[in-house]
Amino acid sequence: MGFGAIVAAVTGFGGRALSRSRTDLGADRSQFTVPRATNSLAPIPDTAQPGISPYITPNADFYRIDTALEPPRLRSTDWSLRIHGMVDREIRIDLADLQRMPAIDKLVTLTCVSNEVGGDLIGNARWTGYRLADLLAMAHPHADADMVLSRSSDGFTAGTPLTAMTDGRESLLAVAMNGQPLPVEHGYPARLVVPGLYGYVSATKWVVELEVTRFDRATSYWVDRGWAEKGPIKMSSRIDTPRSGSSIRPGMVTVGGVAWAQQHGIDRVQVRVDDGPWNDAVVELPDDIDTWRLWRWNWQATSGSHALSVRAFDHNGVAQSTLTASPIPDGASGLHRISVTVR
Ligand SMILES: Nc1nc2c(c(=O)[nH]1)N[C@H]1C(S)=C(S)[C@@H](COP(=O)(O)O)O[C@H]1N2
Ligand SMILES: [Mo]
Repeated sequence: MGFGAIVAAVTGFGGRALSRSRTDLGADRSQFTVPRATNSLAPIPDTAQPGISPYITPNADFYRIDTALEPPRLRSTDWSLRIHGMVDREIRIDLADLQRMPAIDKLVTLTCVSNEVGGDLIGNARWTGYRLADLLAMAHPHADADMVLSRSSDGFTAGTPLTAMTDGRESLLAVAMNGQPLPVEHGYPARLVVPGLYGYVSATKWVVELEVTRFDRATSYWVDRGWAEKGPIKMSSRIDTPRSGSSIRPGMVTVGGVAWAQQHGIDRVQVRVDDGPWNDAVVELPDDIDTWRLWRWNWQATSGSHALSVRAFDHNGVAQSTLTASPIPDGASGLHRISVTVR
């Protein structure tokens, strides 16, 4: 079974009726203090364009992937994180402990491995949280450990390379999303955010445990179901406007969308009409290696049926793969191509 069936299941009527009878976290969430970040991000320019995804995805529009039929409901006072396994010192941290530690803001584009080329299982947010490197250092991981098996209160697990949590990329134990306490569906009160890795190997919501271990000793939820052990995000690009299958007028048309290459950064985006030459698009700021970039290109559209394709290049000059691959086992690849009718 793919991830699709699970996404559909959570939106069913049954799920909603059930959740209403459960713990109401409204009061708990409204009293939750979002920590003040010790860093300050550069102001985000307003690059809003009709039809193109906003740079920051509003919380209410952010995609969701859950194995549970309804999100776990954890009160912030009931939450704690246990770090154990191959460590010198097992520790347990609660929210009061976290509040004494420095928090940071970080922009990260989260992506699902089951996202098809051109799909919408991707979103960008400003996350506020605590560096996982600091938390893990407190437990002193053993030198021969290479994986962190994170576990949620609902039994989901993800296996993340230990280095991705301890190197300079600033992986987070996040407690806020776009300035708000995490929405319940996105992991309240705490979740993991690891730049550069698909969510199924890194982004554990309602996280309560980090077990330091080894890839040759432990496996995780989706890896047990046939997905790859390692899940670096593949560079990709998407056309948001015009919509595939739409009819548009001849003349100047803005073609635009998003492109991402987390941990490498998007350098260049190009658009092609039918089998014509590749044209350089304007790529918007910010140029952050861990977030998507918005792009647009002005097309003088001529009557007829046309195909539009997009491709991206990262800051190392590497081109997006043209090889068509389906999401399983380690993420889709290939170019996004849409059809439009001009008349
Ligand atoms: N507890 C828990 N955490 C989880 C999941 C899950 O099913 N349960 N799904 C993972 C997957 S596959 C992805 S892509 C991201 C999605 O995060 P979001 O729902 O906040 O967008 O969460 C990850 N964390
Ligand atoms: Mo995912």
